[in-house]
Amino acid sequence: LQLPQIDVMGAFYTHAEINEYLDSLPQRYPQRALLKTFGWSYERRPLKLLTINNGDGRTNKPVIFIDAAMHAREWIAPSFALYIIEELLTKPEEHAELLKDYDWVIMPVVNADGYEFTHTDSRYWRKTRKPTWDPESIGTDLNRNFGYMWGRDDGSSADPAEEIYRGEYAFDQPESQVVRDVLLHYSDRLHFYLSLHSYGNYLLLPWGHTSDFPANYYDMLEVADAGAMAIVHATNGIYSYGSGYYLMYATSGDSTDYAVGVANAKVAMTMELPAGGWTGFDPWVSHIEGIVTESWVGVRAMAMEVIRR
Ligand code: ING
Ligand code: ZN
Repeated sequence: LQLPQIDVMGAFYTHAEINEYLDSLPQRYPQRALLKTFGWSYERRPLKLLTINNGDGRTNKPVIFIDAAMHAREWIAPSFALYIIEELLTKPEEHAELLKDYDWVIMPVVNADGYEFTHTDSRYWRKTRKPTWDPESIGTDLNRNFGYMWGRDDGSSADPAEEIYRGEYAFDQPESQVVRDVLLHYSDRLHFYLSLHSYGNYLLLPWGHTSDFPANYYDMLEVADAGAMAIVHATNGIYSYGSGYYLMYATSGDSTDYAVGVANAKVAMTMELPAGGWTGFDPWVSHIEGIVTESWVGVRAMAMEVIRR
């Protein structure tokens, strides 16, 4: 039986290669890895969701849900998602505590069409590939398309030509629908939702749409603090953390606001991984290892903090 092994730190991979790798996991780890096609992209690519557990047979554990590549050009994000998968599956003893009472649910590529387009046509594409009402403009920003405070104020754009175009209405993109469905599916036990982006070394908490703070903001801040401290101790890497509204800019219709506002997430966070290369979006392949191992120190620490509370 020839199973595709993938060196997650040795290259960036296409959507098809990532899916081939994901397809191999239930065969390699039949008790511990469950793969489901949770939906389809606009161009009919399967959006696959991997669930990792420790094989003890217990069901309905609380969930840590991680997604990546909502924005097509942010290539380090899916690479990091694959690294997390490899860590959890190949080192169950080392990560026993992370898996004892929690299931990890991971979608490595949300914006499959856009991601593929960055490999074939246009490296710095951000949005989806679904046409808009404007014949000149293709694509919607998935991270402005979620149905909580969608379109509020200046946090997104109604202009299809813009990079932060919100869509015609909330969830008019199949890819954001899929993330919504995952969030709602686990909303009774969603302890940590982590959305991986790049770049800038930020841990961004809700709300994005207002300068107010959600009720559980200070719990989330402690989780972010644990991640940032673990990283600075490990590598001297500096992460800033706080609400997206204050640290970056107003955003409306982003996925973490939806996770807390509608899907009952205890902790929701956008992690902006480090910049790389000339543009920030294209780290050298030789830097993948440093970035993902550092980021894992932070995510592990944050997961432990979530698990302990
Ligand atoms: N940045 C995020 C964006 O969607 C963000 C920043 C996300 C801010 C969520 C607030 C809340 O614009 C990138 N690089 O995509
Ligand atoms: Zn992004």
